[in-house]
Amino acid sequence: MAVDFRPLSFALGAEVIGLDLHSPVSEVEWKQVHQGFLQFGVLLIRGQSISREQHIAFSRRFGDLDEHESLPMDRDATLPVLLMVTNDQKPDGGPSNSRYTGQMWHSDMSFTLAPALGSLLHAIEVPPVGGDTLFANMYLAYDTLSGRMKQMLEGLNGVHHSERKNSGLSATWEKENQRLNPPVAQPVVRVHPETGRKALYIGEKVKCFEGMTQEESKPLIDFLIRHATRPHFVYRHSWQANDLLIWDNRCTSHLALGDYDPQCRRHLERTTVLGTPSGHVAEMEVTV
Ligand SMILES: O=C(O)CCC(=O)C(=O)O
Repeated sequence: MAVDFRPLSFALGAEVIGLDLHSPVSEVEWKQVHQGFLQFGVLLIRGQSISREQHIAFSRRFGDLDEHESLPMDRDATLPVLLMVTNDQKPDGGPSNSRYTGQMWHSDMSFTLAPALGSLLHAIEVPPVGGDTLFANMYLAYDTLSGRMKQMLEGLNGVHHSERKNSGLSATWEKENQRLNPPVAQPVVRVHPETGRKALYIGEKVKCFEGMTQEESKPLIDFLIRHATRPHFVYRHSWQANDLLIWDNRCTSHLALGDYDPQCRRHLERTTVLGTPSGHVAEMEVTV
C-alpha cells in the first residue's frame, strides 16, 4: 500500500498515513518515508503499539543508533539504545532523572561530537492534557535572515553546553554529566548532508560564540532563538499514546513544554540515530 503524508502545520511536520510498524517495512515504503522525513522534518505515525524491539528495528532503517554513552543516567540498563523520557520514579523511590528532559530549545546531542541525525520518540503513556512538544523549522529560520546577518554567521561557532534547565539530576549525576560532556563548538550554520540546504544550528544549549565572551554573545543568541521559534515557524505536537514521532535534528529544533500535571504519568522512549561527526571541544570556560 502506498504511504501518504498529511501536513501538520505550515512550517513543518506531516502525519504518515498507511504505514504500520507491526510488520516489516518494505523497500518501497521505506523510500517514501525517507523522502517524507527529508521534506517535512518531523513525521508522525499514530497508533503504533509496537514493542521496543520493533521500535529499535525501524529506527535502524535511518542509520546506526547512539548507545547514549553521553547520557548514561537516562538510558535503559539492558537496551542502551533506548533513552527514557519519563517521570516514573526510580526503583529507590527517587525522582526520575529525565522528568524535565528537553525543556529548552535544542537539537539532540548538539553538545557532543556526534550530534544526532534523527530521533524517534515513542509515546507509551501520556497525560490526558498537555505535555506537548514544539518543533521549529531551522531551514526557515536561516532562509528568513537578512543577507548581512547570514554573512556574519558564516564561520561562527556556537559553544554548546550539556547543562539542562531544571536539571532534575542529583549533584553527583550533574557532575558526571559535565565530566562526560565538555562544551563543544559547532557551526551556527550547518549544511544538511542530504538536502544540501543551510539550517540555523542554535538553541538554548549555546552559551556563547567561540572567541567571544558570553556577555558579547548573549544578545545575538537570544535574537536567533527568538527568530527561529516564531509561532509561524513552529509545529506544536499534542501527544497520544502509541504515537511515534520522528524528527530530523539537522534542520529542526524542539522544546518539551512541561505543561502538564506532574501527578500524571508521562513515559516516552527514544532512539537516537547517529549523525555525521561535527564540531570540536571548545577551549574556553563557560559558566551556566
Ligand atoms: O519529552 C518531550 O516531549 C521531548 C523530549 C526531548 O526533548 C528529547 O527527547 O530530546
